[in-house]
Amino acid sequence: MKRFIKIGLLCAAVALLAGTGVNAQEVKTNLVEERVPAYELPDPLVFNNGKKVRTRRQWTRKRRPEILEIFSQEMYGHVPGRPAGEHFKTLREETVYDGLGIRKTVRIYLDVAEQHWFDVLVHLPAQAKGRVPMFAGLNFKGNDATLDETSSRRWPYEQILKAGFGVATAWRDSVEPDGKQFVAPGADAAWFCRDGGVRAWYNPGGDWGAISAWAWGLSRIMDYLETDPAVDAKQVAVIGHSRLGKTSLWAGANDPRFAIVISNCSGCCGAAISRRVVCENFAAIDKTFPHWFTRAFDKYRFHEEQFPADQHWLAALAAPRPLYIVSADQDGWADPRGEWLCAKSVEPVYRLFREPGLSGETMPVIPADAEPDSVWYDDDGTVAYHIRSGKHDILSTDWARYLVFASRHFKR
Ligand code: GTR
Repeated sequence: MKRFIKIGLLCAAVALLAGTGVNAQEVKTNLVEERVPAYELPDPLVFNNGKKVRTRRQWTRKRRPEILEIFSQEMYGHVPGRPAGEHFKTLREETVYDGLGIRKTVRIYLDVAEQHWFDVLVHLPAQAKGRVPMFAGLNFKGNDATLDETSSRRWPYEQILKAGFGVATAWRDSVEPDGKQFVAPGADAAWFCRDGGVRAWYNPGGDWGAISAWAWGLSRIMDYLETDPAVDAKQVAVIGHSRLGKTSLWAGANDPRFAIVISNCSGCCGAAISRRVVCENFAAIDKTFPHWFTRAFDKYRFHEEQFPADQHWLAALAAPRPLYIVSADQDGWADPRGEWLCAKSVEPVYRLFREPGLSGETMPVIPADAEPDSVWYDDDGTVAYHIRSGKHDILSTDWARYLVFASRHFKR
């Protein structure tokens, strides 16, 4: 018996010693505004060598690539380019919503041999005169599932089509499974993905996390949209909610073909300022979703202040293109104030391009007697922000503002 106790104690000691790394540290989250630590936001307009960025050219040629490299190296991992042999086939096409729209499924083959692919569900306004502007974004549950989510939330296709826009979506997991377990090349580990995802197929030794893989998928959708004669490929807004909102910011940063960047309730490692360390923080997100990130990110658990950037630098990579950041007031976990601050803090970069940022100096406030799902916005500028009453979601009231914003910027 004694021996067992000794062995037990020994095991506990070994576990304790082995667990002195970040994994063993207890992840605590601050849920209170009053306990946000004092912090200073790093200036996006200072080069890595400490010199000031003064011109657009300096930003575009040198500073922007520096920031892109910081996020590639330290947070999401590097995003590879277009795969050789990529090509497209339309599998199905039909008229829907009493003639309002055309729905088609397009298969994006990622190699000549057609071993790897994912499918995109495309809706286009049927009565359009000329090429149409588009939204492109990934979905959480599968392309067919978006057809059940079309009325008041997520994918209100009729509302989008009526406004004269098309929309293209693909299932996140058909590009890269959203699971902690990295799926090795050739492995048949996941029911939803024949042999892993794109991280296994391309660049398996690469440092990219799932967010980079999803952003890569969005660029492949863009590759397709450039070939569709019904689409105005110069007017494609990239959009995403939550983890896919982090992804849309990252896709917009990597791929300048996206003409508007929209992040809906993207929170930590999306639009929320990390140095506030409020609600979801680096330790919490990297513990629960390590597969979203490159492993270099692990060292910043509990050390947001040491990250060489903050999320307004990421958002500023959209400049000078229109940028729209959105929160929901009951989505505390995503830190609405941090998201608004991010939208506010990209202004110096937009100013370089003489593009207006937010007009308000303070965050829009939802009055106590506001209707459910109502939206309070500051969206006259090239940078826009709104907060919606209600939960962590993307609703048709959010889409209504996106449609107004995109119509104005695309001059539709
Ligand atoms: C949460 C996660 C968030 C957000 C969200 C989502 O669990 O903590 O960062 O991305 O998931 O994607 O729904």
